[in-house]
Amino acid sequence: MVTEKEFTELLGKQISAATREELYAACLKLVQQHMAERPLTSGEKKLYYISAEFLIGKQLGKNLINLGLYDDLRQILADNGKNINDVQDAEEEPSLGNGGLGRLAACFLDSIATLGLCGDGIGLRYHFGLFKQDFKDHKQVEIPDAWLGGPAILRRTDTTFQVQLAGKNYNSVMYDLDVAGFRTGRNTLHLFDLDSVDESIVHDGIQFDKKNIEKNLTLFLYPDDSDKDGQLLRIYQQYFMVSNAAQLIIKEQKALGHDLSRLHEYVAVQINDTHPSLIIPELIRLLIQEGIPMRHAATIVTNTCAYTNHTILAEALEKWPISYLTEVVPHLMPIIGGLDFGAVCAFHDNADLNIIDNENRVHMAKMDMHYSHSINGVAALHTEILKHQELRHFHDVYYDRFNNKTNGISFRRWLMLCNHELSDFIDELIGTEWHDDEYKLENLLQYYDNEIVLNRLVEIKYHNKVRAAEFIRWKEGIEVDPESVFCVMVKRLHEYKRQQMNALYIIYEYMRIKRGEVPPRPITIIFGAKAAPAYTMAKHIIHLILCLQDLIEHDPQVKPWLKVVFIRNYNVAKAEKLIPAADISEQISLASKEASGTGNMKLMLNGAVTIGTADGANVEIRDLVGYGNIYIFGRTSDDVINLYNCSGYHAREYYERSQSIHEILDFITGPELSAIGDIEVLKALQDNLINHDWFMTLLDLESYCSVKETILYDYENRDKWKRMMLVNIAKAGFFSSDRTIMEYNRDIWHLK
Ligand code: 26V
Repeated sequence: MVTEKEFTELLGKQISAATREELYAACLKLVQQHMAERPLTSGEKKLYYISAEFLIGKQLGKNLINLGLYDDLRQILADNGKNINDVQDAEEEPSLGNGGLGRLAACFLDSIATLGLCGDGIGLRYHFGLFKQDFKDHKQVEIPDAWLGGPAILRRTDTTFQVQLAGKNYNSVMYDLDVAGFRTGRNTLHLFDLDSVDESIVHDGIQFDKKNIEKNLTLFLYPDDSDKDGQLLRIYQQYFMVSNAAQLIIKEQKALGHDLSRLHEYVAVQINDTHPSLIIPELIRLLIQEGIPMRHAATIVTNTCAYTNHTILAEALEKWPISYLTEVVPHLMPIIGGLDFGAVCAFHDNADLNIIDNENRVHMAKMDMHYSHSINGVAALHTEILKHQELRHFHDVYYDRFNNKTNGISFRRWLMLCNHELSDFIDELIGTEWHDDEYKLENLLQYYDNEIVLNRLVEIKYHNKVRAAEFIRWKEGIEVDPESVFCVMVKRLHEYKRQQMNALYIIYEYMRIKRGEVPPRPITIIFGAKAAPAYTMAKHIIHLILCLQDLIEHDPQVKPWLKVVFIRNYNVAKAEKLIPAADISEQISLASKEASGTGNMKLMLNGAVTIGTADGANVEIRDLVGYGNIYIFGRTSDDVINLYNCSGYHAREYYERSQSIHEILDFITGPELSAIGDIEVLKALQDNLINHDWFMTLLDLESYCSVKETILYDYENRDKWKRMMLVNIAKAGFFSSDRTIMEYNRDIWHLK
């Protein structure tokens, strides 16, 4: 609760006369005051969620909602001619993540606090985060994202630890961010840094001296690791993160007087992908220092740690050469060697289980699986693939450790905050019980045949499209028509996610329009994606899409029917604007490759209908909404796995056999696009699609184009479409991260 009088006092002037920045500063103070009144969550056992990424998004709106101040403040500002959205825009978005894994960690922190569970996050304070994306000559350019420049949302603490890197000691600094739960609780995200890090060493975009650890350690998330120095830097970062984590855990537990030989009774550690895996040997090392023998320490740590796998892509399962680890963390090597020896002795007949392979590389995921009591995947299909394909050797011996925890999203951010109009309307229809129990959204189904309700859903979607169109005009200088159908594909750029398939569809549609075959109504295809700086093919795909955007924009015959918009620097704030405006949710990954996806859940919750493959959590969406409310196409994960196993996919055959595919691929290097783009890049992309196509774009292209035609046709059947919207919203309750966290706690953490 906040009154106009209180807020004006904090502001120190008339609300109507204040600037956006002054209002933001006053809101920040208000949040800090209310946050301080919230007691820190406590409990008999504490969770430490360790993650290289926390893609937390702007904090103000979420904090106001969770502290119960949002509605009052929105009204107070509106009464004085101010819009709360403008005030939120004044905040710099923390650039602490890359994609799904980092955003998941952020939703989890929100749910852990909301459920009153005692659990903190631990990560790094990257000065420039991932990078800021710009486009020049239809290509991605990377620049530092100087997000720390705005008013400070992180609190510098007095906590410092000594961390040994390559035999030299460094003193860390811990920064804290408050995490308020919805209505209850307050937890903390701890982010570690070094004072000596020097932002001025960055030049020419995001280049810097990779060897100068003292100055570069926390400059960027995922610094380029295409060379040895880059890989060493990643190890430095990872060890710095977990050494601080381990020291914090031991310090807090000692302060509570807990017996470290029973650490697992007081502490749960969740290892988010393999980036924090060195926590295992580091914790063991510290327990040995406390006088606990190695074997006993390894058992304690196994009972404390749990590992989450987020991908089956081999290149993302980290393997570090022993020589690199020996350079950075020589003091951990005897322990890692001992852990490998333990695994080898236990399973001497199966070399797949060795932590250290015969090329002297340490497999981080394998260390995690031997020395954690829980191994989980992030969607039902993904966990099955882990159990029976990718990690089957581990499943054979540790079957009771494997479990599934289907991902979830925070409905506070992804509905209440980003889509007030829909959220308020749902409150009017079914009350506010769904704020605490998201399954209650199913009560919306009683309106399945209520024309007034259904029409209002369509009207709200239209308003969101108008707002998104204004945003796109402002940010990108591009006009989009809210009457057109919005197809939204927002996610990291990766070949397995197949943005390139969408690009090929655009060519297909372009050629049809040129032939006079126009779609039922204009189509707007919206992309948002960053490509890793060293990922050449991903950058080529961005180039193709930007060239197509340009081509269509300047073609008077096609422009009225088709529009392509690639949103620059896609981030959480932009997601909050685009997702409520989506009609169609594009989830077209190669079946078996997308572990879960979480954008699919956000789009569904906001009333978009999915076109997708039977991959990741799409499968669970399909099971919830039924085949009549989703458009599934393409080969199944079993088909794809078989094709990989028998090397049975040859893209060239598709190119040669199908006239339509042939024409589409030829267009990439044809006169229209070569007049706009870099022909060498376009050729390389085309060559890759015809001769390699590792992620089988051509396999599903025709089926995608044909199902896309169906979905666009069905969009015109407004009676059918608005019911599909309703069902998607009503069935989204399962995807609340509160549900996911309850399951983690019930099966893995056991916090009370
Ligand atoms: C990160 C990077 C960073 C840049 C260099 C290339 C690269 C490759 C892999 C990764 C790790 C990405 C892990 C990740 O974000 N996985 C996603 O996790 C989500 C949450 O569980 C899940 O929904 C997505 O399906 C999965 O791709």
